[in-house]
Amino acid sequence: MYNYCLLKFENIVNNYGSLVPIEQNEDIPFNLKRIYYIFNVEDGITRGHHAHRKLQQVLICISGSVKIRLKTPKSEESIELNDPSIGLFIGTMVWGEMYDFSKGAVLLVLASGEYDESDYIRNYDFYIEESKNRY
Ligand code: T46
Repeated sequence: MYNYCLLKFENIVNNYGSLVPIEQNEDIPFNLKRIYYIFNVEDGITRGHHAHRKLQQVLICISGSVKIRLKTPKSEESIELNDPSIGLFIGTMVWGEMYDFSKGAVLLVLASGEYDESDYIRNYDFYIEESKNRY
């Protein structure tokens, strides 16, 4: 079913600063296949506008802040990410949009699979239709 939630990672703080370790299957609920990061996003830009059929991801704003709008056929919610020790897990068939990137924001994404364009649903009407057929 539709699934997303916040994950709190251990933040190891000492006199030299902070360090957040993340291990697959320990701190995130899948085998890690890919990472990518998004930065240099200008004011007023919204990214995303899609859902994934199979891919699971964890989004971590490692610098600055960004808002994530999460939609399912039954709900809509916005979550601000502004803490490098918090991850947003997004499971399959959740519509996501990223917006309000602060200056210097860096959004790190941990993904369960390789890049595959056929895994994306980029049209909202198709997303609603495919969700109905799936659930
Ligand atoms: C997602 C959100 C959070 C690649 O060639 N390889 C990759 O691994 C990725 C992620 C993208 N691309 C290409 C595909 C497009 O030509 O990079 C271009 C920009 O991708 P897109 O418009 O999909 O970017 P976002 O920010 O809308 O979405 C991305 C991820 O694609 C998506 O899976 O969940 O970040």
